[in-house]
Amino acid sequence: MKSMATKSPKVPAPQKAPINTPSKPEDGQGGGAVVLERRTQKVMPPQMYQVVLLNDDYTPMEFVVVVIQEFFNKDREAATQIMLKIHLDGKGVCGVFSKDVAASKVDQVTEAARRNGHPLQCISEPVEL
Ligand code: TYC
Repeated sequence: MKSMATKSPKVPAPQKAPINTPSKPEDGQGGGAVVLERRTQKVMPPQMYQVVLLNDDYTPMEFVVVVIQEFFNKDREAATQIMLKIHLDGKGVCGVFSKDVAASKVDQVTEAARRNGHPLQCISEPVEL
């Protein structure tokens, strides 16, 4: 009887590159090893924008106070203080918001001012870090 060839157990071919060595999938190396890289993720807070009113010689103080109360949710005392600061210094911050909310405040205040015939200027600017 013909002797059966004894099958030697399959031994994996020696690795040509160390396991976990980064390699392109198509280069036949790495044997499909998954490479996990640990990376420190840096997440920065979003840039915030301050909405600023500018002084002028024509917009009535009372209108500015009402605008600050209505659009920036300040009580009458706080709104009056901000208005006087603008009147004396030339400009003043009414609130700090995300970029899109700040732009919306500028649009709403400007629209209200023009509708009432006032030249009040409202701008937004990035908050300095
Ligand atoms: N200077 C204006 C006045 O004397 C008042 C004023 C305050 C106007 C603030 C604009 O953003 C402003 N009537």
